[in-house]
Amino acid sequence: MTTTKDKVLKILEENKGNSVSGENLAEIIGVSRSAVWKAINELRKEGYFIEAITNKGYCLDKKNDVLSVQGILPFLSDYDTKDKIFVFKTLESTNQTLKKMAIDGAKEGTMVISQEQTKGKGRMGRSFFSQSKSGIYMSILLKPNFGISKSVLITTAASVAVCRAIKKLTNADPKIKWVNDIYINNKKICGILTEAVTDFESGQIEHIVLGIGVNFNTEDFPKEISNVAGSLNTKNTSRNELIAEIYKEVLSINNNLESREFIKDYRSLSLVLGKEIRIYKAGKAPAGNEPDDRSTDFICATAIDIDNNGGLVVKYKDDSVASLNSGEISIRV
Ligand code: BT5
Repeated sequence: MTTTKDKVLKILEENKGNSVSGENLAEIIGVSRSAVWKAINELRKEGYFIEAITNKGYCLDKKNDVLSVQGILPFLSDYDTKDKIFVFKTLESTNQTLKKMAIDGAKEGTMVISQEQTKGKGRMGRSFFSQSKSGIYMSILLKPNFGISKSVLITTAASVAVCRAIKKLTNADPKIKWVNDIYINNKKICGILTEAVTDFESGQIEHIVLGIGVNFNTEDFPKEISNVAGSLNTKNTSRNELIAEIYKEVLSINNNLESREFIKDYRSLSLVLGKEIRIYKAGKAPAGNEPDDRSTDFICATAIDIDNNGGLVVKYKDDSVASLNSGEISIRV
């Protein structure tokens, strides 16, 4: 059920930075002016900065950055978003919630966002630090029309989609560390986790849950990741706008996945191409400091290309060339 508060917020978000009179709000929504006033107070308590300007009305500050469906929808007016966008205050993991929703029949393009995650997931059982107010934690439901072998393309494409959205809205210069980490100034600002939901009986992939976490305007990281983690810092963009832009870019690339047009961008955004890298077997890469050169935990190679399936093509010291698959290895630049 949509409450008066939701309706007031929708109108204020659509007119962000401009005033709307209490009288107008009351008339459009069909409630009394005191009901509007009550709703404004509730919103203020939730952290919305709403100014009351004499003779003009209520104005939601342009810099306001509370996550909400109403704050995202004005940027997605050309999309069919009915029953597809959900914002929560706290979840264990947006991927986990969306997986459950997928099993219960959620539509393709459904997006789950949370202000914070208490058990944010990384790959291979690792965790993703997901503190309230300092990040974007979002998952998008995609229904692929191809087999599991190509699902890695979705992760590859998603990294390009996130970089395109960041470049469109900010002056930042994001780079991709193969396969799915996004870096700014050599610090990881975004991680991507793609999970498949398979049909129990047929074993076919029914859905892909694409989870994206972006650190946003923060320097506040726990000690364990303070050397690795960085943040997208921007004054002119709200999280709501960036979420909407990432959503658009993801859907746009995903509709055209087979053409692989995004691989060209992936190569030019790559942080590793042309560089000497260390290759570790999955699970063997160190969480902290790198071992010294004498260690036998890794093999050295030069990253020379990204192939059409998102694989990393490397050249070993003996000049042999191989295409590496992300499920089997980790790299360090
Ligand atoms: C990832 O895993 O980077 C994938 C992260 C995906 C997070 C999103 S948020 C929305 C959705 N819902 C979820 O539950 N997950 C997805 P991986 O490549 O395994 O990297 C994890 C490693 O990155 C950790 O072991 C830390 O070293 C580091 N790390 C953890 N939190 C970080 C953060 N906030 N920023 C940068 N690095 C972080």
